Amino acid sequence: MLGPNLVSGFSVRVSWASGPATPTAPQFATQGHHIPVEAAYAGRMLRGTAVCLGTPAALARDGATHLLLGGEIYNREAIAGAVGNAFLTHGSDAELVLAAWLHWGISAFRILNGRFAAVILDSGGRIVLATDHAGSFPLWVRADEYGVDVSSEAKTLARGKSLAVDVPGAQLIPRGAGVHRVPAGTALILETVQGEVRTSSVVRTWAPPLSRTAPAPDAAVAKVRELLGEAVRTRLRDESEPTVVLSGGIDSSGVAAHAVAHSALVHTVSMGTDVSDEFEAAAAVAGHLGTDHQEISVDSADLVRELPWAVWAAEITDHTILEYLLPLVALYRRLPPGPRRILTGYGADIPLGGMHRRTERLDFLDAVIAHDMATFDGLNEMSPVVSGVAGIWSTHPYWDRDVLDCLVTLDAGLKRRYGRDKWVLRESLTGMLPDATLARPKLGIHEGSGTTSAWTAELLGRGVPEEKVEEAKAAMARRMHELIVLGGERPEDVSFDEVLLSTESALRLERRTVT
Ligand code: IOT
Ligand code: MG
Repeated sequence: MLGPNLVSGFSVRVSWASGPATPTAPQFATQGHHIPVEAAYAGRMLRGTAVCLGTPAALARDGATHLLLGGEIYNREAIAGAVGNAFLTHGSDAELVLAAWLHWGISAFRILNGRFAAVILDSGGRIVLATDHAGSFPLWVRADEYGVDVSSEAKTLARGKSLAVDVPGAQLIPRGAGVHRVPAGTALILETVQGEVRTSSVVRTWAPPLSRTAPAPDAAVAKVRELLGEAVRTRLRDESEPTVVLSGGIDSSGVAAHAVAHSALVHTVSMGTDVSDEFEAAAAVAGHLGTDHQEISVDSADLVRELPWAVWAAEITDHTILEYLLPLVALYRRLPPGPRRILTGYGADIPLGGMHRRTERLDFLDAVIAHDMATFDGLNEMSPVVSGVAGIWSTHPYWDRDVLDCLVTLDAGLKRRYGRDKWVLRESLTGMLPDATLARPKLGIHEGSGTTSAWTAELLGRGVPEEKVEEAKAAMARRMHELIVLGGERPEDVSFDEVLLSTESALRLERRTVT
């Protein structure tokens, strides 16, 4: 296995005056080897750490312009072609993005299709911070009067002691000591005016489309097949042995089927617990596709106790999303160590309305899709840190920009058709998967792994009344976020049971006060 060759995380400070000394080495959740990054131009310093898988070129430079790239780009050939330099396809992604920047300026970020975050120190002394369309490589920023700290993980910035200033165009995180999040599909241009940092422009580089198209069903099916195939192909990079996390549902089976079409050897892995698993469905797909398949069983009591790791990775407080991510975190942590590139089926349900599989009216279905597309940003569910905690790179073909644009805009009548959910996707995989897989109803990962029910059982077992379960989960998630992300505690030092006990007693106290 060759493994990925990229920057999977970073934390850097761009400074223009000698301020307080940079604090101690950042504590990343992302595992990889650390390399120092450093650049200087016209009184500006960029200095920090990149977390690497392989031996990537983290920084690219052209004259006075320096660029730091985390993640990777998927439309490399198109960029190299448009820029008129075929050699770029042989170079690093950082060089490719720099060439795009020099060619198009800020609108380069409207053309690049990738899973990335970039920091540019340009020849005019400006600092550019850019995310991909989906914000799938998180970018956090904290500014003070001497400089700007930029990181792929909020926890590395959240205990900054200097006096933080506002960063217009980025979202301040509550109680985060001045840490802001750069929104999805956004490039911020920061300048210093008389020593003070200002956002000089906020450029939106992508927004979820609101319009819909009504192509002939056959044409839509062919388009989905082609685009998904291309998204999988470009995500394989040079990996000879990719891994697909496989539930046996249509989304991940589709990714596995396309991966098999492009690689000699595909590994698939499926996880389950004592409460529930989807092993049979996944094994059927693996058998059909001839993948090297593995099943991993986790005890559900252990699984819920890994919630602190999910919070450490995703840096969110949303307990529903944490229920989706926890089984994946637990799975990634149990894979044999070593370089690994994982493709997932994550995210397919958002543009296709898979989570709303019982919604029949097309206007309702389209409304929930529009709502989900308008509210994904900040949930961080696609963050590479989810697998980065195990030193693994993961990528999500359904949230490839071209696939996503296509799926979102399709007429809801192609998503729900003949009483079947995600019809267009299922149809596009005809001939590539067993019929039973094509027809298999959706089961969410939180259901298939028993995560939701196992967490609920822990709460009920401690006397939390049923109607308070959601509230208690939300309170537990907030508390863990406070300890781990804002407070800098290590996940192994935060006990699920202690957080559960304190949440339960707070709820009980609240009930007594009310009654
Ligand atoms: P689900 O679609 O079940 O799972 C997401 C991916 O995780 C799958 O495609 C597969 O690659 C992997 N996976 C799931 N279960 C297993 C398993 N047992 N073993 C190995 N791999 C597995 C939630 C959900 O239902 O996940 N995710 C939704 C969207 C969430 C809603 N978010 C939002 N509205 N912003 C999704 O679209 O994936
Ligand atoms: Mg799915």
